[in-house]
Amino acid sequence: MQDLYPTRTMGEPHLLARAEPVARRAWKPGAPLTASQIDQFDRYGFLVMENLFSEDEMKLLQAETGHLLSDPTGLKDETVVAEPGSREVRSIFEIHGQSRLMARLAADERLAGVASYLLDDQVYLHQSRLNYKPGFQGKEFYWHSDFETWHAEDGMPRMRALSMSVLLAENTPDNGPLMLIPGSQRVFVSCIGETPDDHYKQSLRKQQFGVPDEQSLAELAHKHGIYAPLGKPGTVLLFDCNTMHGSNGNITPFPRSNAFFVFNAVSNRLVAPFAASKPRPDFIAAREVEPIKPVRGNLRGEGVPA
Ligand code: 6CS
Ligand code: FE
Repeated sequence: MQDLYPTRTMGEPHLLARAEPVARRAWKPGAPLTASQIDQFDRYGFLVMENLFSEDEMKLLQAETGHLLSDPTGLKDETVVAEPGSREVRSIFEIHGQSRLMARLAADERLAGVASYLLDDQVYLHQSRLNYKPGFQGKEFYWHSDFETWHAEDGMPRMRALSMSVLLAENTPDNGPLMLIPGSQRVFVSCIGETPDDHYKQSLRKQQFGVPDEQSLAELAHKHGIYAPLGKPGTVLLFDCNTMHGSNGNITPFPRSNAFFVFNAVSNRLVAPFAASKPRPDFIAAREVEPIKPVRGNLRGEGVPA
């Protein structure tokens, strides 16, 4: 398959133009977003949707998140990733396969239904994770494009995926909120440096390969600025697979936890990695494609087909 986004194969970084649309469907009556929301996503590469879930639904999700953190015994070992240099839990991966409630959340029409509309295809979960960004110990996520990693290490062919971060705790200016570069989704920053074997064992704690060079980052930040959406629990931050983003460490006592779901278009299923010796494990990059049938209703129930 032709590699439209070569990365980690050249001696110096390159800025390549995106070869495909961001929002793949225009607004029409019955769309799950307004025309302005679709335009915002297309133009800036992200969209903030406030109050998508009720306080009562958030209490349910926060209780489940606390339970998963306090009693990880029922979780698959490899899915629990610690912060660099500590035993504090940084993330729990494949939460949709280890928690019924998280699977229900991912399938909700407010998430999967919106993703399917914007990607103009049925969607499946490429990856899910609970990010805890614990107080005092939560370390940074350096600048990166998720797609660069998913293309190089997972074999994701095209930019036809998006992420949704459901805020489980208040994102304030102080506790390491996600920072994004608006408009960066239209430029592919190819990275230098060959992917080490089993890179994920290191990168999920602190990523050092597939990291954009400072000159490219500076150019994007000077041109487009940096934006850190804030919000209370129940806010959902939706962003394109190629929008440049990162977050600072959290030295406040207040955790910055979120539930993170990556929806990939069924037509964009993974092939062989474009720049790695072997694919990453399924708990990070699903190779079984199970199209999601979005459901409607309060998260306390199973929901009905949307
Ligand atoms: O490597 C990955 O798939 C994960 N790493 C980061 C920093 N963001 C995307 C994804 O969760
Ligand atoms: Fe990321």
